Amino acid sequence: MKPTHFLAAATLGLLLATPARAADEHAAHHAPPAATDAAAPWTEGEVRKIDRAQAKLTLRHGRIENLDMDGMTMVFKVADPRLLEGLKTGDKIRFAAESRQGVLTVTAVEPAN
Ligand SMILES: [Cu+2]
Repeated sequence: MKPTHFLAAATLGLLLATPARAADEHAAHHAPPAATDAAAPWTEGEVRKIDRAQAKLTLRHGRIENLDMDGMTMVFKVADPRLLEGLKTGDKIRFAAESRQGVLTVTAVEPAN
């Protein structure tokens, strides 16, 4: 095999390997759930109800671009009960949410200023 052919084969192998490795890194990034997730866009919200036992959060939220959802009041699962620490009903927040196995899940919360 000529050196140029070897290089091409090595490059192709690298390209084919990349998607699987990226998926692994993504899984690692989400386990355990982080307090913040820089990849998810922020959405404005207001805390309407907190269910710490069920790790659920009722929010009145603005439009969620990544979920293609207009503003409403609804219940979310939270990725980690620690996200509920310090929250109380009526708090204005910014949050990130995504669909995990079809369950709309809050992955990050921070106070809105
Ligand atoms: Cu909604």
